Amino acid sequence: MSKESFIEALKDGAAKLRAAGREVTLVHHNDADGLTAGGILETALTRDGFKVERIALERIHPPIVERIHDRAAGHPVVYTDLAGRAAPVICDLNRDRSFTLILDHHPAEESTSSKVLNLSTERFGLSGEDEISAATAATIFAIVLDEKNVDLRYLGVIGAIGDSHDRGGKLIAYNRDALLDAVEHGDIKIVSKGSDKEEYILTKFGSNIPLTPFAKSLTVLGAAGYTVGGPQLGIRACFEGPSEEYDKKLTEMNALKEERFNRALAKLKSGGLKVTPHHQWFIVGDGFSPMGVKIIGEFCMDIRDEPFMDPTKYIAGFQDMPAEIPGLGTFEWDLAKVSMRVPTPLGQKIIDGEMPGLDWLLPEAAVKVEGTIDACHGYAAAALIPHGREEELIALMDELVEKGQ
Ligand SMILES: [Mn+2]
Repeated sequence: MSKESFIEALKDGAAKLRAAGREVTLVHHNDADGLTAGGILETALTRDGFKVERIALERIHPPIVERIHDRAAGHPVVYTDLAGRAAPVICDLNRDRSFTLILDHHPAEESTSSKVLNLSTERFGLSGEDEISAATAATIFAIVLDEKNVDLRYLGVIGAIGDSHDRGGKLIAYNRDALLDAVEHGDIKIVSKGSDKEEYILTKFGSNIPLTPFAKSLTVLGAAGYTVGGPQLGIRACFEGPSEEYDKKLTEMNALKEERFNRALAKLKSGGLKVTPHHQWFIVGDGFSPMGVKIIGEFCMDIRDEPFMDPTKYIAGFQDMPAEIPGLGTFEWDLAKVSMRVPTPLGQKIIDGEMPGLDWLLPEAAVKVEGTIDACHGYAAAALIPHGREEELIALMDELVEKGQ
């Protein structure tokens, strides 16, 4: 398993995609890495003669997948920065209609259909934790399509920084290859901050733009601005540089977030926080609308160590899942997104194995209330559950904590 085998698989994927039709539905995540990966593939596929319809998603959910594949009506579908783990679900809902290519960098499940090619980097031993962003993987695919697409490498770097792949101080491995190509192309400058630390400057658009804050601002636009055109504006900024409109929307989104967070915080402090033996939880309903449902996780993270929170209890926040998905129309569901986090002291107990991690606790309980699971880690997890079953979910998790100890 290596980059060579990954490239061989991408060549096979490119050939199959070209043979499958000239119209393609491109589905991508809505954070900085997902937006850049989406922008790279949209550009590379358009240059290759495809007509591309691009759809930004917050998460994979079966009814959404079903609609995407119904609408594709046999045209090929490409997923990036999501879907790796959902490959079996996609195979089921695709019902062998569309050739489907998954270019993800998250832990992945095997495809169960010859029509669905899952080329998640993790399956080739390229770590999506810190070695390769979805955007860097997308640039490798773009270069497989045509070597001229090497001009898109800087976008791989933006995606990698958006996903914090420089946790160790600087970009490594395949992300670093993309970085060096971008430097050679004159799009990025490296500023050394000692032997193990670097900062990156985006020079592509004429002025010196610090790359880390730019990448983080893309995630704000894509996530907080999900339902108000943020992803589109973010992708445009990746190709043309931040515009006045971009800055305005970003300021607007940051202000909206602050105002809504303060409002929710005040509610929690004045009795809105419900407390059970092992949980502290609350419902914001549509209080964060029009911001996307990723925001509830950010809010839980923000408040986890506040003095009014109990440092020994799990935190759960519920936000309404809007019935309208931009680009896909309205859905019939009645769902709440639940995001869970832990106060720092409880996080330590999870690491020490004294308390169960959220990666076990939430999935165990969520399936019992007909929920579907998002990416789950020990210290952070999310799921979608039917509205009205919030209290039941919390009670189930209380029971599990008792039993699990
Ligand atoms: Mn990513």
